[in-house]
Amino acid sequence: MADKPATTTQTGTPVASDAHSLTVGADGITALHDRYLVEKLASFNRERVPERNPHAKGGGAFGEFEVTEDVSAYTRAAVFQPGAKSETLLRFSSVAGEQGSPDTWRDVRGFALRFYTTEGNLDIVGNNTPTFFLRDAMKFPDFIHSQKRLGASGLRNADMQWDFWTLSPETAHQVTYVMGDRGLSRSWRHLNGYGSHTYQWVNAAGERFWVKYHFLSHQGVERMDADEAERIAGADADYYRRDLYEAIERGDFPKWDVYVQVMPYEEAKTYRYNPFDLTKVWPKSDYPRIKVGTFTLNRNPQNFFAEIEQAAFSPANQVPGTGISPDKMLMARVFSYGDAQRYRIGANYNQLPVNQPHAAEVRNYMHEGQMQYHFNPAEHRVYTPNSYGAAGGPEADPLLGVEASWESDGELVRAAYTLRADDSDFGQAGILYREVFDDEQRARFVQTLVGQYNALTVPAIQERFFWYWTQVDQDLGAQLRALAGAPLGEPEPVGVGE
Ligand code: HDE
Repeated sequence: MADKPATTTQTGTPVASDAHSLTVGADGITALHDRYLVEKLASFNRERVPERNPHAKGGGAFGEFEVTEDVSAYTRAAVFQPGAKSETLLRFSSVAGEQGSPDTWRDVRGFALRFYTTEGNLDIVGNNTPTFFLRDAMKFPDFIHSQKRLGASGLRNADMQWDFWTLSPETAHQVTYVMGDRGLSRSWRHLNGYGSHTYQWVNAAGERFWVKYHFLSHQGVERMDADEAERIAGADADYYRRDLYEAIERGDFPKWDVYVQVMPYEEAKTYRYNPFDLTKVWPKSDYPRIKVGTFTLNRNPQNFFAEIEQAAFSPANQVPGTGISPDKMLMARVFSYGDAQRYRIGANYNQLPVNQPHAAEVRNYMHEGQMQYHFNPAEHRVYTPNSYGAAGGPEADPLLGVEASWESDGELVRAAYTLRADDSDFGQAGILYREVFDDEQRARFVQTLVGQYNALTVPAIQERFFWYWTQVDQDLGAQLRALAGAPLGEPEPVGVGE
């Protein structure tokens, strides 16, 4: 006992026992005024915060980013200047599974990257796919509902998943990714990350560029066989989380190279694809990737709950020289992430150490609220403008102006994006299947889809499944129908589309 520090209450008072409640005699009633018993049980009852919905299951680590090239022609952001170094945090995740779900269920993987820059935190919250299922946030809650659990039984359901996907043809590109090798990665270390959306960069001269972020794994991109993934799901639900943690513990630090595709501002107005449509990529032949630097994950969290469960990423976290774009999904995410985090971890979630800027100061007049931890000096006023000079508090800098911006006009409407010359829901999915997948990847992809089809029970959804894949590629549709032993199909199902 002598060599151990004394256990205390949450207010620092030494306690007599972590094994015995306070009772009347050894065998008598428990005293309600046993504050340590009450405090310990109350703390236990409040250990869980609402899990992320989606992206509940994940893991992550800290690291360092270094700029190795010169991209200052495109951005003035301090974090991207030649030679700049910044601390980073990367959280990987799966989308549909709850916190206890197996890492190796087929799914998109979240790739939430934070740069703790000298100008505030920059968060690029993406996935291991360069696209997403949808292009309008209004459908996002419905999409996530369809991937999770039925209302009555609380069970996951293939008919529900494919009913939504086949009635939302804009999902075809991303579903092709998910049903391909990227849906089952060897580990979190063996996948690429993407910002997915189009963002904006602004250089020192105020010139604007559209960019897409790519994070390319130094470990390579490796798949996991479906049978192995299913076996591991039963044997070790935390397989990916364990792999990352143990790799960093043994000094095997994973790295990713940071690239951007850059589109001159004006070209967005005439590009053959809608450059802000999140279901589309910009072919690298149109806009090649330009290297920026490399980040390395080299430090595990000291406490998983405090630093990973409570990490609050948001696409709203941009810095001078970067910004968002008129991508309907991205604009909605700017609101939603802070809203989700105020609900999950409270009004002052950005005061938690993992969410504070680590290389910049916070100076403003926001204060109070649940769990306020930081507060301003006494002479700091609680309002602006004020007549107390520097001691009275900070002042906004009008010279910053509105950096990341774009022209926008027209009546308020609720409508799909205006179509561009090469825009279609299935075009890039067909290119991915025919030109990017190799023969082996195509064969595995077809096998996966047959497995998905075999889980369907509703005839209309089964038929629409064939229609959906036939739009992606005629031969694929015919091959699936033959392998499933299904009769020739009906014309396009009614009610499909946005
Ligand atoms: Fe998310 N998303 N999302 N999402 N998302 C969340 O944030 C949301 C979308 C992504 O490791 C939530 O704190 C909306 C696209 C990742 O902490 C929530 C829309 C992409 C993570 C949320 C989208 C993502 C999240 C859940 C439609 C890739 C995990 C709780 C506009 C480009 C981040 C939370 C982490 C987490 C909302 C669409 C990726 C609910 C409304 C597109 C990697 O706020």
